[in-house]
Amino acid sequence: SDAIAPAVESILDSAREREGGDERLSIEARSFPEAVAATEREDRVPVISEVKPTSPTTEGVREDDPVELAREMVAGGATALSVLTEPEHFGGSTETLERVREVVDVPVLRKDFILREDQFDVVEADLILLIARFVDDLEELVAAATDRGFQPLVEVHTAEELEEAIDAGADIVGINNRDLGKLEVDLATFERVAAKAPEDVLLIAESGISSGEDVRRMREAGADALLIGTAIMDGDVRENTREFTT
Ligand code: IGP
Repeated sequence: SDAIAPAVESILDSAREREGGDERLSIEARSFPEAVAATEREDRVPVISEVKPTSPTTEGVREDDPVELAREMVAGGATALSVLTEPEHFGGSTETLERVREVVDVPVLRKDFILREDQFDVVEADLILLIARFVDDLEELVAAATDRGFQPLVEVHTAEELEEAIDAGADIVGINNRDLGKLEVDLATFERVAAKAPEDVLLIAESGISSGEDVRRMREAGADALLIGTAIMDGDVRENTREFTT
């Protein structure tokens, strides 16, 4: 279970090479916890809708303007957006994230494989993904992100990584149902790992959510919000987002 899929090794190789910015960014973030609470007050399901043009496990590339897709997702009721900025394997770009954040008012997550603090400096985002398995000094990066005003979202896949995330000071944790070793999805991952999470952590169920039944299952297991990419990107993104949030 320690093995990493070749596709992921290649993603990490390019992430290590990726340049940082030359100016230290600090930002005024849109509060994600407040956005989640507001959605709950409306009796809707908090969804982070993901703009993901392609991925190693997706066939083809969606060519539509990602900024237009982002607008549609917000119109469909997304609580927040996730925008891939990884260019080589996910069709993402930091320019897209910048443009998206200009035209929507919801919190925006930068979805990338960040390994070093200088990589924060490339683009402003309200939330920044840190993957526990890949980051060397998680505590240091969580603190650095927080200092600069970003809200770190720490992604885990096991109970051990969850503990590591909590110890590093994370208060927003994503549990990825996808195993980065085999690239397979199992929703039981969220159920198993979420059971070990402290009450005060905001929990996000990530990957493989594709039906109303999946939404109910993740909510039942304690998901405060859901991160949904493929099932929203496939078809009418406004209508898809609406279905998952209501
Ligand atoms: C979305 P899905 O199965 O709904 O498309 O998954 C999201 O969880 C997935 O894109 C993801 C991801 C990541 C992408 C989870 N963790 C880390 C890139 C990097």
